[in-house]
Amino acid sequence: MNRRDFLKNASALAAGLSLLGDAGRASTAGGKALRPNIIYIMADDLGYGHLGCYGQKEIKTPNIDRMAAEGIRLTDHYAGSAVCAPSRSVLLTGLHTGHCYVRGNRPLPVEGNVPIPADSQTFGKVMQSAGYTTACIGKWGLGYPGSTGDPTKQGFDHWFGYNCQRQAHSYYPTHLWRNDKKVMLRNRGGAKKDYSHDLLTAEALKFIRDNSKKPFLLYLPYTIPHSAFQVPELGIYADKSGWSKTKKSIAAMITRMDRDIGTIAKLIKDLGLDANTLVIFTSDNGSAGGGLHSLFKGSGPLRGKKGSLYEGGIRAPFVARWPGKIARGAVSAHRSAFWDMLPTFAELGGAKVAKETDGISLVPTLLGKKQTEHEYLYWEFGKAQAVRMGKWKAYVAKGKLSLYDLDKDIGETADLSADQPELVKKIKAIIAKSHRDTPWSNWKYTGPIPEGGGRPKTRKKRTRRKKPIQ
Ligand SMILES: [Ca+2]
Repeated sequence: MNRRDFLKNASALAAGLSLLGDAGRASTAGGKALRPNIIYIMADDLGYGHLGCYGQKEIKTPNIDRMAAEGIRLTDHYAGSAVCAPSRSVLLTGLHTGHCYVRGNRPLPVEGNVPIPADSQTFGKVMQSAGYTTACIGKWGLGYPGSTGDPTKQGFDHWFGYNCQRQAHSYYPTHLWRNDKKVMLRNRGGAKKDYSHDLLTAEALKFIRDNSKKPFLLYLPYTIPHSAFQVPELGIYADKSGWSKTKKSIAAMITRMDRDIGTIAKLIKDLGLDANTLVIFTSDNGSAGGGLHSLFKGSGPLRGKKGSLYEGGIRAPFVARWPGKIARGAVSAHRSAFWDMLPTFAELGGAKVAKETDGISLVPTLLGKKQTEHEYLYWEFGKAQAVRMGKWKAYVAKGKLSLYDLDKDIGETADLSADQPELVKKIKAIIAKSHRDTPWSNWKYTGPIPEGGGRPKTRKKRTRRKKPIQ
């Protein structure tokens, strides 16, 4: 058997094992699951270049940088997609965008987003089945309130936050949701205002305190630093000379989120949970355009940004800390992606993965052990596809494939497809077999539309008077 066949068989074996829920179980202590608490924190639109530990010079992120120094930092981790909803769909279900249900953002005439189906396998359900208490606190985006995709029906014992992605475009919304109840906020005028991010952090701290006696999983999809760039205080950036208000606000938002991650870390320590809690920090897609990208070099050395399948749209920061289990200061180039998280959590919790997943547990990488590699990673978004295979990255737009050697050319500048006809053929075959149609493409909202609608009011288009022909 040559090396390629060996790797292929190894990955097929791993995929089979994940179906049985046993992937890499031997890598846990003595074959028994370690069952740590899991806190998975995800930023929104934070790019590969926005953190100090990934090369950022202007925005201060001391707490996340400390997490990396005390734990592991992955250099080649990828989000599920280049924008919010499909990336979350991938993360929750362990299926890449060729297989998962939701493959794009789509506005509805009511508050909320297209729901994932009732029988979806989510990491919330998987961990509930293993006896974990689960919470989602933050931005959901996978089903309007009461639908099959409501987080309370998708594996979360406790839910608090924005159901609707569009409403999360303001940090001062009229309301959030706690389970099936609307929580009205003080954002309709008056002196006091509720900054949603602070409420999410307070809820997260309370959940950790209330559940510290038995294993829990906290999924914390923060909305920082997605626009609008609103923040209660500019903090250490208030007096930065030469910085625009936008630049100060973006930096202050990210530093505020970093501060709160520090507060969570301190609580874990104070509760005596440090040795039994895995904390992960990542982002749902690459740096958004606008100020995030241009003012702070949000994609770092990568090409492209949010919305693109070039590296800048999908490669994500990933740091994880678990004292005594993850080696301090570890750095790994293991190629991994959001669809690996469901089998990873399952392995840690000793849970069965009953249905299909495209993921491979990355627990061995976290623990410094031998890791089964993906033969390839696959994305599709609109009319574009991408494949990562070893050092190679293929990017396809409107049927035209370009090929980059990421070892030598991380910025995807030199298309080498003409020199690699065999590889191109192989990648085209991977793309063809990785796509399965999804009913999502034909999904239509047919429910009631409440008076006034659930959508934020949009300004009426002004009709411009035509200039007279001169
Ligand atoms: Ca996003």
